Amino acid sequence: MKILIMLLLLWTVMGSLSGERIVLFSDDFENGSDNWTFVNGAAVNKWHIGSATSFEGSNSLYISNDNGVSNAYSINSFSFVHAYADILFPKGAADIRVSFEFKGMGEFGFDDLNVYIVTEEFIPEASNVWETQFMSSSYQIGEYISDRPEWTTYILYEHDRIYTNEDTTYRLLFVWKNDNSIGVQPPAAIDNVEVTYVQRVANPPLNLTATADSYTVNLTWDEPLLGSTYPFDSYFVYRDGDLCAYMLTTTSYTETLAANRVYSYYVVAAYRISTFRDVTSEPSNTVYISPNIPLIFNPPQNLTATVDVDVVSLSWEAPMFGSSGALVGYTVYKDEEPLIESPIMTRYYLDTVTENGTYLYSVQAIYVNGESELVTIEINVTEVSEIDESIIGSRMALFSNYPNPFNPETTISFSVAKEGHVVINIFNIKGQKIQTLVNSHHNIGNFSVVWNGKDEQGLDMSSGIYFYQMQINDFVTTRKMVLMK
Ligand SMILES: [Ca+2]
Ligand SMILES: [Ca+2]
Repeated sequence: MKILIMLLLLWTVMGSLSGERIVLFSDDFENGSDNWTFVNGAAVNKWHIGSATSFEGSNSLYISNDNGVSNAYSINSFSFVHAYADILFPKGAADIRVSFEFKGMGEFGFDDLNVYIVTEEFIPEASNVWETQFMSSSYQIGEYISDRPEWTTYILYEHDRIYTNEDTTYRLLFVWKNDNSIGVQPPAAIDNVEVTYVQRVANPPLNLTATADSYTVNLTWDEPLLGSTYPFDSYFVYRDGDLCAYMLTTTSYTETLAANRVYSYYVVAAYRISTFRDVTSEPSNTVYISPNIPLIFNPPQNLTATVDVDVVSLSWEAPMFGSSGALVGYTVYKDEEPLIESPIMTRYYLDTVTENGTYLYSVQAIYVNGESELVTIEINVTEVSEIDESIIGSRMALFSNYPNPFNPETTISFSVAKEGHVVINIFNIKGQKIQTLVNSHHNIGNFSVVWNGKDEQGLDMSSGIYFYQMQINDFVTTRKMVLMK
């Protein structure tokens, strides 16, 4: 393998230094018409390979109005006829040169030879539709060739437009046309067609490496080997297959990224073919790198707790914005033991304790790809033992609202220890009922309801003290809250 690479390098350097032209196709027309396809249609003046005239040997390709017997055309008969040869251009073929010997008079601009290179998909037609047929997929390299009484060497170049990135077949196409008036004999004759090319070498950048530093990825690479066909122009950098930087003349590139994931990079070298055209090398090696963006998982804010005999009511606010990834919910701990199995999306939690004591409650924000630190609050429970056992057994708790004071709305949390019909009403300071928040059957569980500070007619209530009263079965309890605008 190493020997092969050495040989390739040697060949590359030699080839570019010598500028060697490689013969791709040649025909002296001495061996018939195997290389050529004619599209003469019904024209009187047709392409023919024969011995009516020649530059060397006895044969050439020429226009004839008598099936090849003579190199002459019927001036008063319209013609638009084609002769083409399919030629396989190898990968990297560039700077195509077509040369041939030509003899013929005709009428400049009206009765003449035109030369094209077209793609394999292009099917010439014998017709009088001149312009539209050659609008696309064709490269004209010679036009109006006429007025040559003696054999003349033509050398036509296709420098810029054809660059094969893989083996590609193109058609070399000779088109003879004549209108139906005025002209000088003889028409076109062609001999010794030769097509050559220069093997294009566009060496790629080497040894691409990547490092990551916080939000940035740093790429460095080595210059391509010497020996490319065209002058170096610049580098193009691709991230995940898409161009992300171009016209770089340094062998390094740094960019800032926003997401922690793996990115792929490669670099290509561009070489200057002509003023407006570059050719690019094969890609360098591909590297894979992820930035090391620090992850941020903000904790819940403003954790508060209230105690109602044996029930601890926790509430908190959402974390600050700016965390890495989406919030999944919250986990609640008591004395470092989780109280719930999977994260909850609500921002309150009610816990019942059975003994007086000091408890540490903690809340943690859970994210898709991480979790915050714990936010902890200490609670003293002192009244559990003073409760009558029979009352505890059937107790239906009504708990503090949050926030309080509030504006414009507050959340009232309550638990149901024994299923039953729950009613929660709001009263003003005069004892008038202004709103019913709950009036339905509830199973055992923790619930919450929001009061938006409006009465049953939807009118905004003014600032002041309000009462909320919960009734379930025979149990009734009332609490106070403050609307402060
Ligand atoms: Ca010949
Ligand atoms: Ca004419």
